[in-house]
Amino acid sequence: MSFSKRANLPNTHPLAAFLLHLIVIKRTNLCLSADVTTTSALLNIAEEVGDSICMLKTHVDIISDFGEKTVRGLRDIARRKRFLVFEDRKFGDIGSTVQKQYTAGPFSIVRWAAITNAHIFPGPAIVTALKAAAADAIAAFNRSVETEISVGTPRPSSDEDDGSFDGSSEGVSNDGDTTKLPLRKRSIVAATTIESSTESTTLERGALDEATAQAENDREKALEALGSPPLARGLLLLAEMSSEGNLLTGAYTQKCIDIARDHNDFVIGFIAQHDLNSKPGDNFITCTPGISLPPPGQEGQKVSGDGLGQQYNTPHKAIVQEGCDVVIVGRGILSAKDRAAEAERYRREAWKAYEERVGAN
Ligand code: UP6
Repeated sequence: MSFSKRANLPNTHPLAAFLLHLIVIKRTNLCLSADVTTTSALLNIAEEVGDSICMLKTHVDIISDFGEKTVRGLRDIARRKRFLVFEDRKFGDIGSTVQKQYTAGPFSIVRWAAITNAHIFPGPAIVTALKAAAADAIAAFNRSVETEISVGTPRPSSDEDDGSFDGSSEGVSNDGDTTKLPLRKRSIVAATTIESSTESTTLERGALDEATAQAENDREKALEALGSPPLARGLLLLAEMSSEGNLLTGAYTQKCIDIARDHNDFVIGFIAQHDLNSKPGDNFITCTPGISLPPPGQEGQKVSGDGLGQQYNTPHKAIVQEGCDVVIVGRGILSAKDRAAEAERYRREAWKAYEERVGAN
């Protein structure tokens, strides 16, 4: 099924619908894995390849000078270049701990990352705990907006609607008190439940369909019609890994699918090596790391690994043969001389593979 059709299925999570529309309009199912260690390196790469990607994946705990400059900078580039930010946190602890890791500490991930991910080895409570933390954070934020509106001091509209709460230092406090979220006016499309967002997304969908249909002729107009990301948070579950000898197989992977189905108001997809949608109603987005292309001019050459357990496939294999949706590429792009050109090469390859899969010409 095409990304557009999947975006419009009735139960599609608002953030997933946004991402799928964005993918269609920008013609990119490429996610950059920005595995760099300083804020300036992160912002530079985001600026360089932002036009070619639908998502930028971070590992904030490797950024030596992570802080407000990082959050604000990334937010501004994401808003301008139109991509979602995905923090590859790989949560894996008891519910109470992951809630704090998600909302507090130096990173306050829930504030600025629309998407994050989790392992399910601690059991399903990891998902319910993260979902509750996201809902609380959004509700606290909405309450603060209502207060602000009722006292009549909305902030300027230029700061609205980018799907992050704020880039200021007033974010979720270190003690995890989400009521201290900053005041900022924005349109509230959705919390983390599909029900609460049905009305607003239905209203927008007619216009969105038209916009995506005309994206070929007028991308800018289509992006304008798409608007800002919803104020929602989504989770990817690690159902399979790319590394050699990993244990995420068989019954474990199946359990992951079961948990995702139980929480499809928060779980928008999987980190996996192949499509795991198998039942009617499944509409999870498969995001696939371990992707590499042979260097330009050596197209026939095999891509293998990195000597540290990573195993690579080509975008074509992942998307056409394995049914994956979004390919995640790190060093393949980061180590290129011309990173913008290399990101474009990956984008073209991944998009061509998607078109081959859905039968477009
Ligand atoms: N990643 C994998 N495999 C997984 C899950 N996550 O490689 O199964 C992440 C890594 C890294 C990126 O943590 O950030 O995807 C892959 O980077 P690479 O393209 O440079 O190998």
